[in-house]
Amino acid sequence: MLEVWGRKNSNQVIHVMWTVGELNLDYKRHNVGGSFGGLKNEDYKKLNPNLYIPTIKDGNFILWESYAIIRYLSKKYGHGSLWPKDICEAALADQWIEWFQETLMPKLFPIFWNKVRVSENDRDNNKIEELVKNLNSTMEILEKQLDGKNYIIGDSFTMGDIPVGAGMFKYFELDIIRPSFPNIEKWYNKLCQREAYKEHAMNKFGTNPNEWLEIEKKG
Ligand SMILES: N[C@@H](CCC(=O)N[C@@H](CS)C(=O)NCC(=O)O)C(=O)O
Repeated sequence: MLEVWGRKNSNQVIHVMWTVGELNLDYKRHNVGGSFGGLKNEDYKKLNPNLYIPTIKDGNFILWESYAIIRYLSKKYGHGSLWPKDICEAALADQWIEWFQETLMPKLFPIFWNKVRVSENDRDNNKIEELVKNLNSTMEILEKQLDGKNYIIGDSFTMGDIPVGAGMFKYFELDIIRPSFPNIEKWYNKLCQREAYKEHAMNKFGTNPNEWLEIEKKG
């Protein structure tokens, strides 16, 4: 059975768990990281020398780095579905995984951190407003990509939808001003109907560090 190490509310773990859910794999998740600890010990160091989550063990094979895990699981268990058979389609799906990591995440996550992981008294609301404004041009790229498509690269759901799609739950849950993005909203609504998305990606995260921690503790 596939083993996954990582707390439920870690963004990088969400990517992996959503992938596991889409592939219908049997798994055991070890609740480590954040307030659960369990990373800074020799046993975990043997699994992942970075002492980060997520890590997976598939048989005797150990892998860390969430995006590498998405690709590995998709190619091994979802060839022809999450991992498109066509080499160009697979490359495009991969492109959107990279795009999340390199382009969207650095713009979206500072907003999430400043709104949720910093207490109200310490928040810099002008800075948050600026960050939200700066996100819009990046969201426009996604809006354009989704024009006339069901999913990020076309008619079918692929691994390319996973990191960006997981980020959308944060985007739509955050208390921020959002312009209208009809194509993104249509796609996001479709993601919200997926069982694996509901189970692994729609994790409430609260509005401040205390609420965040309360939710994390529920596991
Ligand atoms: N590049 C790594 C980053 C992993 C990472 O930053 N993980 C964070 C959680 S999202 C972590 O392990 N933090 C320590 C902790 O949760 O205790 C990946 O994508 O897997």
